[in-house]
Amino acid sequence: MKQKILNILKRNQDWVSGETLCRGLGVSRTAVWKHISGLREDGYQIEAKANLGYRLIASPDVPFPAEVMSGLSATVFGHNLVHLEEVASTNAEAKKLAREGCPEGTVIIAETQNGGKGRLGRAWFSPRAGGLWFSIVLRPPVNLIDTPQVTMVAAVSVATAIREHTGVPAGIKWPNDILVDGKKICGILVELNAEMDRVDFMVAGIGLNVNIGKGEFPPELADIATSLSMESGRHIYRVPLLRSLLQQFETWYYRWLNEGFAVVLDKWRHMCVTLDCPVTVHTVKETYSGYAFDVDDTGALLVRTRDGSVQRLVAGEVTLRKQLRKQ
Ligand code: BT5
Repeated sequence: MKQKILNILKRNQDWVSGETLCRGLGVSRTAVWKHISGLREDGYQIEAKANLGYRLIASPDVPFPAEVMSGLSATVFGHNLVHLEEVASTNAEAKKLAREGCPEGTVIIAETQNGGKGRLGRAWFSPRAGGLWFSIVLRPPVNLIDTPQVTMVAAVSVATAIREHTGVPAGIKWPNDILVDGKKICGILVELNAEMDRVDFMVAGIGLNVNIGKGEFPPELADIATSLSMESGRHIYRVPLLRSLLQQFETWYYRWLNEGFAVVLDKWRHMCVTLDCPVTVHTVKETYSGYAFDVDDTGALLVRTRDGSVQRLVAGEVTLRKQLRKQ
């Protein structure tokens, strides 16, 4: 009911009488008043006047489904969106919904996470309303061997959306970090649920620092993390940014499925800051130094080591040893 009242107020953009709302929705004046109060608590500014009724003055910059939907040009991603105030991890929540059969493109987004996850059980700092902490459910009809490509699809989408929407020169660090001037602004965690050779679902979790001030990061992140507000010098509205992210992700996801990985990889190479760089590589087995010079057509990083041999890196961590390539 609250949603229906909001839709009517949004559509009219002028005074709507209490009588119209009551008759149109078949509820009492008291019920209408209760829902208007609820909307105000959510941050909607609604004016009320005895003879005129109600008028929506302003909407909050909170990724409620109604806010994200209005003006969303993606046709699949984000059309089923669950907004939560607080959750342990949006990835865990998305996996639960995916197991229950939610459609592809379902988005779970939270204002804050109290158990946000990175890879290998690392923690992800997700302060309330400071960023976009969300997960998208995907059901790609691909072979298991091709599933790591989704991380690169996500990275290309996020970096493109950041650049187009804010002008901040985001670059991609192999395989899943988005950096600005060497500092991490976004992390991507892709998880997979599969049986034998069939992908049941994948969840792409994206944590993007939006309005976090320098002093708001915990000490261990202060020198290695940044946010869009720090880089652009202004407050960034999260709802339109989320729409851009969903639009880019949908575009690149279906280009990947319809045209193949090569188009994604080509874009990825242009936005990558790990290529043409001396790097230190950390895998579960070893640590070595070398020169990252390309990715192969599966997305594996190619590193030339000191003895001239070429290592093909499918999983692991890379530290950049010199200034980054121009972004
Ligand atoms: C990642 O892991 O970068 C993947 C992060 C994915 C987070 C999203 S938020 C929505 C969804 N729900 C989840 O629970 N997760 C996803 P990794 O490459 O392992 O990097 C983790 C490391 O990044 C940490 O050990 C810190 O050093 C650093 N870090 C943690 N929080 C950060 C932040 N907000 N900004 C920048 N760096 C951060």
